[in-house]
This record gives sequence, C-alpha cells and structure tokens, in this order.
Amino acid sequence: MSNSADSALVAVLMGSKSDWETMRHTDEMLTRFGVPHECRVLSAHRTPAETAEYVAAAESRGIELIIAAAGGAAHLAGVVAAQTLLPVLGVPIESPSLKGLDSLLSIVQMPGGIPVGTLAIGKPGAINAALLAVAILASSRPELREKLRQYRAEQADKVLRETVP
Ligand code: RP5
Repeated sequence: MSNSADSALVAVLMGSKSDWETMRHTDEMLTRFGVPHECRVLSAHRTPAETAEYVAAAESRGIELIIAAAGGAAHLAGVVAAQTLLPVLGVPIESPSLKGLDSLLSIVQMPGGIPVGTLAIGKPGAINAALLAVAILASSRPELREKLRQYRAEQADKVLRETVP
C-alpha cells in the first residue's frame, strides 16, 4: 500500500483541495517508489488548530518527513516546520494572480533557525518534493536507494534516446 494512513512515512499536506491538481504528482511519484504516505488538506489559515494537532502527532505515528504545499500567502510549510523536528519540504503552488511567485517567496524566505526545504513552483516542485523525500528516506533504506538509482538510469536512457528533426 502506498497511500496508507496506518503505516505512512511521508505526510503530504496541502492548504486547499484546489492544490491537488499539483500535488497529485507528489502522490504519484511516492506511489511509484512504493513509499507509504498519506495526503491531507490542512490549512495554516483556515484550520490552524487542526494543523497543529496533526503535526504534534505526526512523529509518534511514524511519519518521518512532511511535504507541505500552499499557494498565495503560503504559510503552511513554515507553520508546520515551526512545530516539528521532522524535515519539512515546501511546494509553492502556482497561484492565479502572481503565478506562484508569492507562494515561492512565502515558503522560501524562512527566518534562520526554522528551515523549510523549498522546491520549485508547481508541478516540477511537486515531483521533486517526492524525489527528495525518497532520497532522504533512502539514506537508511538500501532498497529505496536502488529504486532511485534505477529511476535516474531510466531517465537518462530516455533523454539519450530522444531525437530531434
Ligand atoms: C492556500 O490558498 C491554498 O494552499 C491554495 O493554494 C490557495 C487558494 O485556496 P482556495 O481558495 O482555492 O481554497 O491556502
């Protein structure tokens, strides 16, 4: 099971259901690597108490890493990072008004002391958040490291087989 709340190693949080179109790429990549994970909508602004409650329980539930995505005044990743010792990766959602630059700056400009590993805006960031989570988990899981090596090799093969007119 890749998306099992009971055994999840990675929590994929997003500020709104509207973020799913982007974050489904994180879900799909974690599933591809067979990483148990759970996806939840939790908002730093709309559900602050529930977000704090979730984060407080995460480590004792076996979660090892949290991915948090949000758009606009994107505080979710920082708020989560402030309340846990688990590594937190932030994905800036491409917002309609400022194309995600607002989200990026909100997530990346953390004050020194509370880090959020910030990925690219939108789909590339969502994919890379999963791949970075895999790389972090793989440091103590040889089978995951081997899957990551194979993924990179397949990606390189695909590029080398490309032809252009
Ligand atoms: C943020 O506000 C969410 O992460 C989302 O990207 C953005 C807009 O949310 P909705 O108004 O679409 O629910 O909290």
